[in-house]
Amino acid sequence: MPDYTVINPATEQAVTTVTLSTAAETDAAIERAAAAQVSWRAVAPGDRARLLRRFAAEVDAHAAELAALEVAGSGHPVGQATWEAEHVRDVLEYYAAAPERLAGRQIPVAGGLNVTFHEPLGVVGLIVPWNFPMPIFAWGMAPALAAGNTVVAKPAEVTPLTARRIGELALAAGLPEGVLAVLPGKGSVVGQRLVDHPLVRKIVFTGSTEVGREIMAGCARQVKRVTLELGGKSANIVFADADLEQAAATAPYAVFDNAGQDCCARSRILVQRSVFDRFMELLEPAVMGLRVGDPALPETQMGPLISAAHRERVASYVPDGAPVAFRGTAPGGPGFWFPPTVLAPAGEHSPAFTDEVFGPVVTVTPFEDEADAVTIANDTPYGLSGSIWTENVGRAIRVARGVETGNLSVNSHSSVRYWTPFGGFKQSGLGRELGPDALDSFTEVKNVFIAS
Ligand code: TAP
Repeated sequence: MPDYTVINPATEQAVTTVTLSTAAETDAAIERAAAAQVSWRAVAPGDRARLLRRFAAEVDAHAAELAALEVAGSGHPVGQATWEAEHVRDVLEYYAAAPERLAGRQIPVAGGLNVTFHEPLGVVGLIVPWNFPMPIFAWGMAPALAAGNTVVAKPAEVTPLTARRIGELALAAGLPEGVLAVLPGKGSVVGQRLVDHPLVRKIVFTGSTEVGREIMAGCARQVKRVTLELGGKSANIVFADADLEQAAATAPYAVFDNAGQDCCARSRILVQRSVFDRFMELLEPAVMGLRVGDPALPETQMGPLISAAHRERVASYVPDGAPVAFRGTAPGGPGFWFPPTVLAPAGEHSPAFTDEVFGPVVTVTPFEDEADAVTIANDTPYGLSGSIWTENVGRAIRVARGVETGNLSVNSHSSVRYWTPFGGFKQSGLGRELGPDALDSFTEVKNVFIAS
């Protein structure tokens, strides 16, 4: 069995070695999950809810340990990593309320009645990317389990540590064996088996649009259910009437959080031309003040990139001669560091403006009026996230309706709330996660007529 050495992105030192699962082991885990699902779906709703709450409590009790694993294995700043572990707890608690509310309907018909049931799908395969190993794992896993499915999850090859530990915590909380399996391994091996194995009834995939297309094609062969959460190239639109101080102060967090390795990163800042220079004056100190460094320190706001290869890819978007307006700081020495970088004016055909960089690089572009802002914001195959800054409520609503994207915030840089729906338009994905309706995509509606 092959091993993978997890590298600390801040030090380039080995953290630990993880054994990668083979295709045969994946098949065995899927078969165990299918067997376990028969009894898991029969667990009384209240008991399933209680087990999920116990699972949440285990995660809560180990939040500091999970955060430390994410600091070492992914380079996330410890404050962020702690939030991520606590977010797993919160998502589990939220969906622990679902089993007891999974009610069908009773529909009057001639000669009897129809009743509907929300039946679990069976085994759900979860394929998770490396950028947010804990939250994205939880978003698929918690509602899938709540609905009575069992889950086989594949963390990204480079960031398996927290998911593996959360899998152990599930067992410690009393979830039966086979209900949640975490299989570190390669996408081309474990991920592919999850897509191909007929006992897996749904794939929840989060990752690049490129791989998402392959997953969708693979699922199509078996008409397998699929949710896709893919890439983004979101706009942060700042109108002249906005609170410019607030918009500029928060813009770095909207794009440089997690070192820009964020599907929701607002990596295109669009600023109304009449306030462009003023906005840039305000943005510069906000970017320069970003604390980039040792992720283990509580005051750190931005850590390193995930790997040397990824840093090289990000650096290719800032070639010699790129229009760098200003750059924040980053440590020298070991570690995959890259300073927060602001490009302005960026050509609208330049790769930094059109591609998902997935690193701390942002372009700032002027626009003329409302229609122009919406046109530029929509000029991308993606549609995941975005922000609108204006004091005019009518404009906020018009622009929010006009921008083709799944998740928007007005006068805020926030992205995700687990109790509201999340997902993309266009090539940013298919389906919605989170929110009160998430169980709809982890169940099938069964319709039964009862003659009377
Ligand atoms: P990908 O390279 O697409 O990998 C995502 C996951 O898919 C990994 O676990 C990967 O395994 C696996 N995989 C790769 N090839 C596969 C295959 N042929 N069959 C099955 N599984 C396969 O993405 P990434 O680089 O990890 O993540 C960055 C991307 O994810 C960005 O585009 C980002 O926007 C997107 N993302 C989207 C969201 C949402 S919510 N929309 C959230 C976070 C990230 P390996 O690790 O072994 O390659």
